[in-house]
Amino acid sequence: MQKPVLLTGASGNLGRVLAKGLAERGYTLRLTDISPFPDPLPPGAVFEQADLEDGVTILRLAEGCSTILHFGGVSVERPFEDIIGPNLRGLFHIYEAARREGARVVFASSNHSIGFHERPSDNAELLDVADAFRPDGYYGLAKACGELMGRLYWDKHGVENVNLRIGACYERPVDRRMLSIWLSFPDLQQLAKCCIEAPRVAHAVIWGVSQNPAKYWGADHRERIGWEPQDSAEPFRAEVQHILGDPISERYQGGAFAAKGYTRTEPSPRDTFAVE
Ligand code: 15L
Repeated sequence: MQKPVLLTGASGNLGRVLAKGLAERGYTLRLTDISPFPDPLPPGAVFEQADLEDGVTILRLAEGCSTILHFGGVSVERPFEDIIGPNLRGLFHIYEAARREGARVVFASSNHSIGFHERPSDNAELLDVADAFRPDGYYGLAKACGELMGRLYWDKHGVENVNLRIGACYERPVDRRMLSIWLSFPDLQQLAKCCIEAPRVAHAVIWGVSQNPAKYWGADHRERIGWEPQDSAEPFRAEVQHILGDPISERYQGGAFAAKGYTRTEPSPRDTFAVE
């Protein structure tokens, strides 16, 4: 019998999309979140309300699971003290559970781990996953730490992990930035399936983005999981290309997350050094 898959953050927007999509694809799901699950439970799924900071419960929930899809935690920019518990201590509990169970971790990282890279003027200077982290806030910082936690647990304990640097995953793009970073729901569902099914991933980092022609991001490790996104934001161009943010948001890949609380007044280091 197939081992169950544990999905954290199941009551969030992406968690709900994954719960539905993975249940349809025949997986036995254990769903968990700090908030109640708002939808009817998909067939074969169970739900338990839990706090990621409760390590004992996380260990129990992960028992016998093949994979932990970790989509829980704070999903937007917040003060440091609000982020550190769910997003760092919580992730530590996830990795400890994975180590004990010999499970694979699929971590919902984010473009905000690199959000202070400037947007490319064309598709020429695409960022690849070996480029430096440039978090654009405490949320992005925790995502970068989360990817490094995956690096540590692979190198030290052989816990396999896939880190999904998700762009913006919504029903449809809502502004010009999303023409480059949009991830469709069907592409997300297929991405999760590929992460579960791949025979071997080691420590992998993959851009969670659909097949959008207006790209920010290039090389990653998707060949390890055989994922080929199918959707594109381009059909929405006329609808959203005039929807822009303030100049700071428009300069950086992280958009409004980079602009939030920005206090720098002097010119950015791009003017003097290639990389600060
Ligand atoms: C994220 O990481 C957030 O979780 C999501 O709500 C979006 O705002 C997205 O990034 C984005 O960059 O647009």
